Amino acid sequence: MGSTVRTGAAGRVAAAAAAAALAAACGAGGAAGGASPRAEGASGTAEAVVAEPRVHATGLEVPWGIAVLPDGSMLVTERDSGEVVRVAEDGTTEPVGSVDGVSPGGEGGLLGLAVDPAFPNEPYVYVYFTSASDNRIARLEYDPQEGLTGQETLLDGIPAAGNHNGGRIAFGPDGLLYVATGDAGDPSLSQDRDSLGGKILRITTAGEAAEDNPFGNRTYSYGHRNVQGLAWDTEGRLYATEFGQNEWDEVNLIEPGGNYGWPEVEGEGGGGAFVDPLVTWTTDEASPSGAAVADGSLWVASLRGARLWEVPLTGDGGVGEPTAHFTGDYGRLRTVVVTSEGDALWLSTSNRDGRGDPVEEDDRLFLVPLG
Ligand SMILES: [Ca+2]
Repeated sequence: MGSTVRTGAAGRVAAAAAAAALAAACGAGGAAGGASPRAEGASGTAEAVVAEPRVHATGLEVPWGIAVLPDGSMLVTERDSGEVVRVAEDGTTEPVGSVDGVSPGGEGGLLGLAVDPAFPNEPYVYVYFTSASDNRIARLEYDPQEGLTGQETLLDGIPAAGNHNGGRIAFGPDGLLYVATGDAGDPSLSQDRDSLGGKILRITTAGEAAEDNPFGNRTYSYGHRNVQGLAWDTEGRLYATEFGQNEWDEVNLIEPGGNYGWPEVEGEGGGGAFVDPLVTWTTDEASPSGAAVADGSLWVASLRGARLWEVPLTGDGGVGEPTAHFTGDYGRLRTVVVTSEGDALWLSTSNRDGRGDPVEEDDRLFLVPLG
């Protein structure tokens, strides 16, 4: 499996010693602008330099899916209002349309959003939302002047419930749409490869199963409890974040056809039949939602943990020791995406989702400059 955080205490001690030595060498304040000092991880990977987040947009209501358009503006879904908001490059916001049929409640509502990789030649955005009966994926046409029009359902029948709706959608490097779903409170769905619940799905832009999927249906990987983060590294490896029940949240390296264990195992301990996670956290230090890869690390926005986790990638599918940033500073963090320039992150709060403690400006969208 290569180096993972499961290398144990020796690796952690080494990492801490290296970090301390570097911090001492850098002196107080280290890098400019209040940035974290660069430290050497357990496996020789370097943590990125992370500057303090800058507020970019305010007054959003439970922002969930975020996608960057080619012009640098963003489209953001609001979970409970069912609206899609455009955030301009200067941080101003305007609604561009509503998604029909959104039935918010609990963790459900208007969730993930992805922009067609060929946009604007293919002028489409894709959304994942909870309806009155299920979770579904729809396609809409987006024009900056006309807003959103022509909603068309691509896939329905994804199990829905108050909790565990999954909801992230993202285009992979293969141009296919990956869909993170949840078990909708029925763990038996996760091991049923014919159910759309508790899966990572891989579908075409018509909503059909990708031709070379491992089981001849839409399932790409299974045995998941509630996946809300999908991100690929520069080599095309897919990482997914997953909420644990009471003990262990997970980051998994996703292989086609892989069984990630739920509900037989939570966290590690799968052995032969199940793929073990790359990283585990207790649910109070993570509850990981969105994920993004930038500057050699996987970044994970954490809700209950109220922090941005940085997981250094070793380049061979392994990981170094994770580092927590901004713990408790901004409240619940839902989504993280890479900017179009690739040298910074967009990071959103989720303090108005019923479980947070919002400040007046919430929910906020931050720019987080890297290295
Ligand atoms: Ca698992």
